Amino acid sequence: MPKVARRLVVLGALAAALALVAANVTSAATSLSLKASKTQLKFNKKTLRASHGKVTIVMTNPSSTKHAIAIEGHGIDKDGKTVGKNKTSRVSVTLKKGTYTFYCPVDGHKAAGMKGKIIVS
Ligand SMILES: [Cu+2]
Repeated sequence: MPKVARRLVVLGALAAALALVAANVTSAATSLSLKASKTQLKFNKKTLRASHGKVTIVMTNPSSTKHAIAIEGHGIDKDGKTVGKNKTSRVSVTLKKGTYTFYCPVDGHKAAGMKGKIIVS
């Protein structure tokens, strides 16, 4: 193969590899927003939906009660930081297809109703 042709083959392979990387990056990350209630032990949503891959839940807390966001299910159990008024708590996990639970890990809050489900497809 002439040198120029070989270079073109190498460039083509590189471009294909980069395109694959770019596709993975764009399809992988889902960011979901959630808000705690200002006055009750509740979130503003009961159900969240995401595509499988990396999922981040960002929870804002407008209440003077401290809250956090956590995800559990299928062997995963990860808690975000517990935060006070007007701060955000976030948690990032890699999820497969299935149904998971999001909740507030502060004592008693999940049992009081600070929970919902994430449907991952
Ligand atoms: Cu809470």
